Amino acid sequence: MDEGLERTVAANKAVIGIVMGSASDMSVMSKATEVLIDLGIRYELKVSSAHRLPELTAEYAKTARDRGIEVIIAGAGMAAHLAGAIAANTTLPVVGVPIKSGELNGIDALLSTVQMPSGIPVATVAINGAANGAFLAASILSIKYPEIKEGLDAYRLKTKNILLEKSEEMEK
Ligand code: RP5
Repeated sequence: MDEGLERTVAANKAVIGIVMGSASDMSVMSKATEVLIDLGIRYELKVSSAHRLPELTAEYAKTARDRGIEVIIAGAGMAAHLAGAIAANTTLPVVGVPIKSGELNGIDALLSTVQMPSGIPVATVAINGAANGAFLAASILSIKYPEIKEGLDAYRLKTKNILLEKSEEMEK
């Protein structure tokens, strides 16, 4: 993915919304932004909390589609209701990233995010799996944008070749 932003999708328009429950989540969620930058996909960033800013969170979700957002990635820790609260207020696909924080090291966030009642899904990735959250969002968008499919294919080819090279080196 060396071309990076040269392959920008839908220029000047954010198609992915990244939301996190606290500014302290950015150290994890930046892994998602790195992937999206590499794939040339524009995103918007928001800090909002299902608990501390419930009205703002609902408003963000309700207006996302009209802003041109097509997938939302939501990361939160502890009793992590952010992704579910967003999914409750939009029918856009929502990818949840449980964040490791607090006494339970992310297990609390994983269960809070993944165990959504039927009809309001959150596609949940691993604890601190923000990079995979971005890859999953990109996969969803690749149905519509051929350039995103190309970027994902290029990424997989690159990682495959790196592994093959390492394997060959070790066999020498
Ligand atoms: C969650 O509580 C946030 O998503 C964060 O992971 C955790 C701690 O938040 P702060 O106390 O740092 O704001 O709501």
